[in-house]
Amino acid sequence: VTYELFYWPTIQGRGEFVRLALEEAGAPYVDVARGPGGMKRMMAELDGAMYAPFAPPFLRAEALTIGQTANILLYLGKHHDLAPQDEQGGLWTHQLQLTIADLVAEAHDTHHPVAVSLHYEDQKPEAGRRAAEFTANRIPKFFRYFEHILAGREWLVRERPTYADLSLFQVVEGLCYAFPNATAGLYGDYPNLAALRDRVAARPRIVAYLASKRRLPFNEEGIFRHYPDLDQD
Ligand SMILES: N[C@@H](CCC(=O)N[C@@H](CS)C(=O)NCC(=O)O)C(=O)O
Repeated sequence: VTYELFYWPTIQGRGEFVRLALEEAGAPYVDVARGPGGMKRMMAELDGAMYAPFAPPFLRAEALTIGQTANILLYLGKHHDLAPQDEQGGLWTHQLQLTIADLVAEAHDTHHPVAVSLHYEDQKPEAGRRAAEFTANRIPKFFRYFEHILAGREWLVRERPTYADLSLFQVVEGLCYAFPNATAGLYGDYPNLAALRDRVAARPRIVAYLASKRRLPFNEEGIFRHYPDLDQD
């Protein structure tokens, strides 16, 4: 199977959680919207009648169309040994992914606290308040949670990585990019989480992916944006 991934072509965004899973699995895929005519195809799919997703990312796997990041990963986890096959293990991995999705949504809302349809520049005072709360309380609360889950373990779920580990790597990378001040204590304050980040970054296929052109750089159009005003000391 050559998968078709549909996602916005210029940002890592939520598509990156899917890309990391496909890369770690060594699964062939096409990043459709980054190719010729791809955006047009993606927009047509979003307007489709059957199984139309609300928003990218979505994945075409032969006859299947799958939307929602955590749902796509549930599928890939099952078919590429990126999650346990037993019910408890599969649900636990999915649960961790949904918790990561909550953190991602909160990170997004720091620069868009009022409306997705408005520019950041049109909601700066609200963004400042939201980001202050996020960096002071929410990042530490989520990081403490994952630090606790990782106590005495190399990986979140089992003796080898799952898609949840890849996603946790990505969210830590994103938060370190967006909020270098707020995350400066990562290695000292959350050693298990920092070690997991390093372990994922050292996976051979992930190393190759991160060095490739397929990995887009972080930028100020994605979810994790570096606005110094939102990352106070
Ligand atoms: N819960 C969905 C959220 C999808 C989502 O918000 N996608 C963004 C890009 S990362 C988008 O294109 N949103 C358009 C919109 O909400 O109108 C997921 O995890 O996949």
